Amino acid sequence: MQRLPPNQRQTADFPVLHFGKVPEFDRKSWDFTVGGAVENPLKLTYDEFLALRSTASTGDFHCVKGWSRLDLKWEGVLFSEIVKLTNPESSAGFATIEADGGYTTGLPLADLLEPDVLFAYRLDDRPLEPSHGGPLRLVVPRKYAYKSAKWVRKVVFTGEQELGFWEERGYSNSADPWKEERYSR
Ligand SMILES: Nc1nc2c(c(=O)[nH]1)N[C@H]1C(S)=C(S)[C@@H](COP(=O)(O)O)O[C@H]1N2
Ligand SMILES: [Mo]
Repeated sequence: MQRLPPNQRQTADFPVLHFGKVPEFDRKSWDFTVGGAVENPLKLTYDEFLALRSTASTGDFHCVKGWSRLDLKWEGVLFSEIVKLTNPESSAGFATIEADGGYTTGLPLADLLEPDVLFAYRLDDRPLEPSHGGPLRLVVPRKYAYKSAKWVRKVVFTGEQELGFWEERGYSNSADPWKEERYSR
């Protein structure tokens, strides 16, 4: 089976790539909130988040700039688990993910409910390093990695797919590496 999407090359290392600087993590004040078009809004402390049912998933990671990292083992809480806990309204077809430092990205629920989409706090059997998004990042293996927001703090369910940080700057909002959707038209 072809593992590399078109015009991607495999890398053995794991580059660190983001806009701005790595945010401080303060375990006492950190929270994870879910709001917007949702029946049961949620606010969790870090310890409460860690107590949610955890899942491990091994997947690939494709940066829009052309590198792909294969077989990363992520561990955390499935997006579908958050959906179960909060019960989005039927009008909520999308969600915007908000991160510390102002980074955002938006996705259809259909993509977020794939069984390999999770909020990860461990990578390759170790706590997720701050540079790679620790304490918590979204992982969406089937999309270019700018959809995999690092330092996630908030989920907002929406009726439309909002443009995120890179999407506002010209990257594709659908971001399917297999269709090579790198830029918006
Ligand atoms: N908060 C935040 N998340 C982000 C980004 C960012 O700038 N800020 N960059 C994205 C991009 S373009 C990529 S390729 C991946 C890189 O993740 P890595 O540094 O763990 O390799 O993070 C994504 N998530
Ligand atoms: Mo990227």
